[in-house]
Amino acid sequence: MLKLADKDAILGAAVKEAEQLLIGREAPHAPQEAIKRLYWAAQEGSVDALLRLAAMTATGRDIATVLPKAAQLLLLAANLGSGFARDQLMLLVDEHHKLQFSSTMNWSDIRDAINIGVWLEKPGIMDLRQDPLIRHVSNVVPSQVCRWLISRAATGLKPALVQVGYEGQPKSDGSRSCSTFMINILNADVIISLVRTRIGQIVETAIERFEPPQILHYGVGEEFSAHYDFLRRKDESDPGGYEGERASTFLLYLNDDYEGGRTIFPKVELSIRAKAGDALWFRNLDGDGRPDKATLHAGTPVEAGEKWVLSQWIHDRRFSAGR
Ligand SMILES: O=C(O)CCC(=O)C(=O)O
Repeated sequence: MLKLADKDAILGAAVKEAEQLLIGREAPHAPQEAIKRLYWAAQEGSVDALLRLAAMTATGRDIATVLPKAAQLLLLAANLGSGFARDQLMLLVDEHHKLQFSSTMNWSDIRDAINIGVWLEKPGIMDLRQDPLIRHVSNVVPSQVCRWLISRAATGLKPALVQVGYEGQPKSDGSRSCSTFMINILNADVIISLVRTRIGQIVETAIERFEPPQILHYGVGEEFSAHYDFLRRKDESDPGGYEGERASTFLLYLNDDYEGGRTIFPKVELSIRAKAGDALWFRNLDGDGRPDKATLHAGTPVEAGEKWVLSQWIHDRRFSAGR
């Protein structure tokens, strides 16, 4: 019989291999193969495999379909002792249910307490400008979800980098003094995945067109100076590489207890300060699909407190880089 430590090592190796297949680094990009390995490891009792599967399951086209399936996987992980799974489950539960978690809980104990309603609430969408199209979206996510995203990002902030043009690695160019938490398939959790699914539903665009999102953090004096979100091609006739564009940007404000830190569009004289859980959604391209220079925008310096924003770039086609 396998010793516990040996079993843990085998399951750990299977999950690591699955992760490499998911991102296609040091291995081919083979998501279906990765999922098979994760299911095998999950059946053998791997909490990490269950957490990964739960986060992947929560990414989809329809929250009402994906949320219960992801929550069931979280429950299995929570019953195996995962505090991370339990915390996410508690966030999905209706506050009035005051659920006391016990390790023998089964799906029927928890199913009715899951509050799908907050995720399905109709957002309010209001056009602030037609040309370029800039919209304010209210009620994207509730405050407890904003707090979760902030707490996840706070553990892994890095100096912000900028992608200049289509090619090469993003670099620090001094225009962004804020820091970022880059979300990818390996650090996403169920809540993050549900937020992306929710944004996909609001903007009526498949998640396959989403770039990995980032959470931006600004301390006092930090800013994101005026820039465009569209990618600039060095040479229009360059036949190689990616030809798509960042068609739109969705900025989800995660807190509002700070001074300064407005989002401004200087060319159209728009200055925005939104509530936590609300968003700004704007198109980066003009009516002919060309980069629209009227979308120049900035995050002005924070004067007091800290500002947190989730930034989601949405492409005009399937986007697979940066998994
Ligand atoms: O933080 C802001 O208000 C602006 C962020 C931004 O410009 C971006 O993510 O492209």
